[in-house]
Amino acid sequence: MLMFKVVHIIILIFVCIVNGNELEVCEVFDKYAENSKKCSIRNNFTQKRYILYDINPPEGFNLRRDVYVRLAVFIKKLIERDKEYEWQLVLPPWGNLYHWRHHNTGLQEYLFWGNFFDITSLQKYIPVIEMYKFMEEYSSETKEIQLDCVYILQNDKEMFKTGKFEDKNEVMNCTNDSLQFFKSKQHIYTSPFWGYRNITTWNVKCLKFHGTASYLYQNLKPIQYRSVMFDHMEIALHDEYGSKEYWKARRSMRYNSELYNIAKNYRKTFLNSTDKNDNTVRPLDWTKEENRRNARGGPYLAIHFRRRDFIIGHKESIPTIKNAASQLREKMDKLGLTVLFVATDGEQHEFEELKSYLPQYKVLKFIPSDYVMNKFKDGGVAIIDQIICSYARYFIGTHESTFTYRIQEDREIIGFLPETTFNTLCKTNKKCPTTGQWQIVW
Ligand code: GFB
Repeated sequence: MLMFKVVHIIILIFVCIVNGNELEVCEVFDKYAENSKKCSIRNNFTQKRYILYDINPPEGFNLRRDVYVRLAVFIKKLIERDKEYEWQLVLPPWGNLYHWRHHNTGLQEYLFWGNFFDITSLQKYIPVIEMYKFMEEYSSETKEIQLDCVYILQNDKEMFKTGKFEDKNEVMNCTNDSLQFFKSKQHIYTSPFWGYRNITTWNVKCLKFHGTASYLYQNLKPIQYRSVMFDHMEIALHDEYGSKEYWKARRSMRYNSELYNIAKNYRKTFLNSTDKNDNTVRPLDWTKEENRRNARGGPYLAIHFRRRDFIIGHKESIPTIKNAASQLREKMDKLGLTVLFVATDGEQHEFEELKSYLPQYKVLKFIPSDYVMNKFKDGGVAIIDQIICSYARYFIGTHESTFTYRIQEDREIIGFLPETTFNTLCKTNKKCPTTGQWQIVW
């Protein structure tokens, strides 16, 4: 077997030297494709394979976090299934998100995951690398990065019309619409690629896709491709939403420790909340965290009060500010709490209005310092709000907001009773949406 491999490599080197170019493509048998395909000789010298991805531009921060979990579970299974290669997930830098509007923060682009998340924790679940590290490892001397294959995932419109959904993974001709964000010159495609001009590809394929993330296994073709990118990765579904594996991947998404510390100081200073008193002490290492339901939480009620686009897009469930105040008053009195923490994307005057209806309570929101704003920007401030909400004695969120879902997940991980977590504001005191409870599985 070893002899066969050595001979195989010698033949490959020979073919390519004859071709006079070490990066020349050469014919080999591809075990992942139906036919024999071409490959790059360099692929035979390294076992590292890179998976990159991007998401539909309008999608927000917290849906993007959910897409990461889909990929993480896929890659975990891939590593177990295919031990021949060193699979790595390249973390797509954050930037240009529709909701990140503050202009006083410096550029909100090319933000690495380490700004928001603890990379070591992520790496305890799957091998992830930041984009700059990928560039160091992968780029040529000219600093050019040529991706071996880019798949643009597309929904099958027919399935949505007929309502008959079945797995599909079909390469099809790309329309101008699907390539609208790409620029092409002599068959080399540039942009969007997270804004990096030195990233290109000559190989773009459009994929009519329906199925879970693992169904993309057949597209990896590791003998042919060293790097594969999936665009519109939000189209791929969870392999096992809500399972133990899902929760493991989710638990590995610990935040940057400085963000935890900022939230901790705020809780202590303004909310009289400490982990020791609140029974929320957690191990530093998420893999050591255990199933429990005895977290007490700080002596405050936290609300995620989503405004802006939700006031129009979700009018059937978003209350007026006055009505929200009345719901909060009722709940706080019942729980005997007098402090309200408000996480919101609303305007300052909306917060003031809410406060004006609740004069008998201490109503607070987190106001970032210039240092925090400049360093962590809108994404970091959003996470600080989420952390503070996740340590409250009682939480009320906004119906169908992924921002709220991530807080609920964090509270499940910390160990609160579900009835203190899965609550949302109602349109009115009487008209309430029913919400599902995605409880943690250990
Ligand atoms: O995270 P996200 O996708 O949640 O988008 P939804 C909301 C963004 O608005 C966050 C800001 O990433 C924050 O930047 N934001 C919202 C907040 N609430 C708060 C808050 O309490 N505190 C802070 N600091 N920031 C999605 C939209 O919103 O809903 C999609 O992103 C789409 O475009 C979908 O409209 C229906 O799930 O709430």
